[in-house]
Amino acid sequence: MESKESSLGTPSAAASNADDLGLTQFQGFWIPSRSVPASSIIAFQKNFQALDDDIIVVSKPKSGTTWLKALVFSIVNRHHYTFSNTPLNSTNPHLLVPYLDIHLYKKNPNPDLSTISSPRLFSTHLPYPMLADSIKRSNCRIVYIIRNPFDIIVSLWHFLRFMDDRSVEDHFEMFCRGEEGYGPFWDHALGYWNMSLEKPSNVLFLRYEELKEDPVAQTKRLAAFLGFPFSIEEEKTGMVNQIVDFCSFNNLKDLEVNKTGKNPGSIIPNNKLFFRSGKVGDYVNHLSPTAVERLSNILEEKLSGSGLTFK
Ligand code: PAP
Repeated sequence: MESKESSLGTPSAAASNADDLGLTQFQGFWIPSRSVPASSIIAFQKNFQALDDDIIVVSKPKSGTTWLKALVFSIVNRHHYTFSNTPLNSTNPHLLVPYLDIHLYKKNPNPDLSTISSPRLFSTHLPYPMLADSIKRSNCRIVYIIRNPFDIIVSLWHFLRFMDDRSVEDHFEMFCRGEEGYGPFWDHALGYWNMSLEKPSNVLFLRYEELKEDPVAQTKRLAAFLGFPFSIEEEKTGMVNQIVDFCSFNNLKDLEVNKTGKNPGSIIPNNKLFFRSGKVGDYVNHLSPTAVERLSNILEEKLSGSGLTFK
């Protein structure tokens, strides 16, 4: 039997294999091919025609995607809805900002997206090199959210427990090898980091921790980037704070749709799973200091010279 390493300090044989988990190497990244078959990625790459005012939310799983989708939707639609009639009250953010690869191009290799009102809001977990060329050529806006990888590992471990009995140690080992959904983490992050430096008006690099620390400042930054800046009047009347409060962990998690709902067609058994604790630094309760040091060293090496660092 394969040995299961429980001390996170040593780079020993990993307990799980990528193919046990449906992870497939595709175009240089590990893709969870059960939820994102190569055919839907290829269809998206070939057929998606980006418009200059499209907004695309990008993340690795468990980085704050659901939160960012709620914020982007609220910012862009704030003149269409009040907080009492916003669709976010009855619809999970993932349905309001649909995944290009996991949803739209999986259902139909050439979906009709022409009836979606402008600006169209989409999302993906795909790394930058795998985006459709039309996105790279267009003037559309990409918002990338990143989170410290230690919290990502712990969050993912909790999230997948409904279908995956790997230990947090197994997750950690695979993460260190780059074998995790849409990984390696460092290549995913660097793709968007470098583009945010090269094309700052097209790619915004947000951090989960900064959003937690100063949600008002980050929400204003996000709105300005999206081309929907808050007016002085809106700031005075508290619109930014209201959006921040509406999209806060405590408010979203308590909405009935997120407490008891399930997104149609999703393999995720309930929306509650998208809202666990919403904290920064929970990893200290699950990863040993030795493990943290080990992954920190890997990151330092992989990100060296890029200017991208984690506290
Ligand atoms: P996904 O990839 O499945 O969509 P994603 O939304 O990226 O997941 O990340 C989920 C994490 O964001 C969870 O973190 P945790 O496991 O450490 O608790 C979830 O609790 C957290 N989260 C969800 N909504 C919010 C929010 N409004 N504010 C802060 N954190 C949130």
